Amino acid sequence: MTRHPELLRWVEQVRELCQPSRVYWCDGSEAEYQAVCDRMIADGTAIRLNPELRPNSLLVRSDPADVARVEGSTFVCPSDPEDAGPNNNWAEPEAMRARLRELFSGAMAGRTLYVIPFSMGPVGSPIAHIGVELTDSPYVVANMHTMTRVGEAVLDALGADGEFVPCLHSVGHPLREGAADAPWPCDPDNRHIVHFPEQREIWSYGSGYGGNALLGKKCLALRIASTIARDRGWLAEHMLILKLTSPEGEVQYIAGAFPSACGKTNLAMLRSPLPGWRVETVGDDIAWMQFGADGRLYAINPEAGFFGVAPGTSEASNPNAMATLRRDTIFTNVALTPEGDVWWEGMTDTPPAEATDWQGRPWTPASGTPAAHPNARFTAPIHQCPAAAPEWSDPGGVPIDAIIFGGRRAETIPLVQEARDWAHGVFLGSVMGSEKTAAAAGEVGALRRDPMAMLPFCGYNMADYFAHWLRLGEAAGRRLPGIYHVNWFRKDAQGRFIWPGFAENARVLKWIFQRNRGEVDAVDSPIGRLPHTGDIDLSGLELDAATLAELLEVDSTGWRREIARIREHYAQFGQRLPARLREELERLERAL
Ligand code: SAT
Ligand code: MN
Repeated sequence: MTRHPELLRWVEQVRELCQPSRVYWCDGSEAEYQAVCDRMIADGTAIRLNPELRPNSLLVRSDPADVARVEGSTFVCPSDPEDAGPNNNWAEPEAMRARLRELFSGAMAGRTLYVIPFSMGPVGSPIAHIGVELTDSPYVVANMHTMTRVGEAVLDALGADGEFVPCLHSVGHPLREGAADAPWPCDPDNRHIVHFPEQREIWSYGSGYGGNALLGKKCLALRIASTIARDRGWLAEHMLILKLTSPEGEVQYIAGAFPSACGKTNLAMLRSPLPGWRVETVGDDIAWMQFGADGRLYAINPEAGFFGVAPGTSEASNPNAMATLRRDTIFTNVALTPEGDVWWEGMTDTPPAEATDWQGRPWTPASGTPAAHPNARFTAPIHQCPAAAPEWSDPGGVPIDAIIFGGRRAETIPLVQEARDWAHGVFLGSVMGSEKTAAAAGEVGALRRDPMAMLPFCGYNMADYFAHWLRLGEAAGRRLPGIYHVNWFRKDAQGRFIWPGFAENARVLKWIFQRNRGEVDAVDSPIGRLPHTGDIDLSGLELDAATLAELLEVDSTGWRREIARIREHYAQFGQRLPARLREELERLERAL
């Protein structure tokens, strides 16, 4: 139990507002995990998978109206709308609080209010932060067990006056006396995912899915943490962290920002086709980074699990993920096989002859609809990943040698380019574009600017965020990581991917590693430094030099079109955009 009066007071206030039938304090134990799983099975929310095929694992089907993050219903509410910026939906904080009180009033009737004390990052790490999620969803409890560190140790670390981020969540589906529950209760018409950055509070109503409901992830570890990081001089980023070891045993750590569903998990777990080169996983989604006394940038993964996209994951594309999912996993919105195992598009070359689709309907390959939802997910613990780096939970973090930005771009953007310096790297991150994926509701494929992959996750004005990045690089005595931009997703005229991607991306990681060590030269170009084509190791790969040259060429026509779009993107920030970035854009235009 806690001795924290403020926490006790808040739980009591929420109990009065939401009217749950009982309050339960989570201890993070294995027995508790099993109890919430059993609860979900009894409620019809979850199905236990065949224990011989998939031990200790569940399949959960969400409401078809509640399948992804909802950016249109996500709000950031500082007192001044300028602080939210054009990148966030702002609402007047007092009006929003009144609306939330209305929505939450009686919202948990007939349900258990679970109190989940959790740590983002190893308990007690100087970079870690504590949150407490109050939720009426057993699904959230089970997922938080895997994704974060839950329990007594967190309350001990919090003590009587420690700092925590209050995270209130309700599925928004009160249970009236005698009424039957829905298998996936939610209130899709009234979803509100709301952040108060000045008070560091999160209120989420109406959705049970992913980042809308597991509030430690995007809400705390990115939207709220980005504002804490701005105030305290560190970085909270939408980045994977990987460890790259050369055949000589030299190690570098690389952080990489890619939008949701653009292959962060695959990159963080890849099995290198290059003899002697090894990738190990520190994290696949979020990095918290602080400069150490030695001037280096240290990163921790604040999470303890993967909430990864299932479709497309296979023994061929990501064998380490497949091994991670062999047991103790919660699958959401995948298909169920007659044997009681899971399946999704791309998992095997041959689909099962019959299955039950993500909505519980009979399915065959002739059905003409996907068996798994495109944003179907697995929740699995990092420690089960065969590629997990031993230091994945090191409280001090790992020193970052390189930062990679990358989007999904069919045209123009080369396979890899290196920033001339930190400010140029910030420029490259600030103009990142990517075609939209199923990770958020909306049109798939449309190109949007997603600076540093943080568009949906930066909790304050993005112009100020760029300024914060620039400032961090200006302080004296820092050993700044190199910054790179990559694009695995170039397509030919027939719409086929030109670069094989997946594990073959190790070839680009090798070049980055060698650049960091000064072992290879690069070519100066108007858009940044590019590899000599001979320096990208193509051994064992069927890709001719001409294709590689195409992937690395400076497409002036494409870039001129790109500049026009960047100018439009920058215009939304008005005078708040750092002058340095405008200068970088002008320099690029002149150079072309
Ligand atoms: O639903 S999540 O926000 O956790 C996944 C993602 O969009 O990256
Ligand atoms: Mn993500």
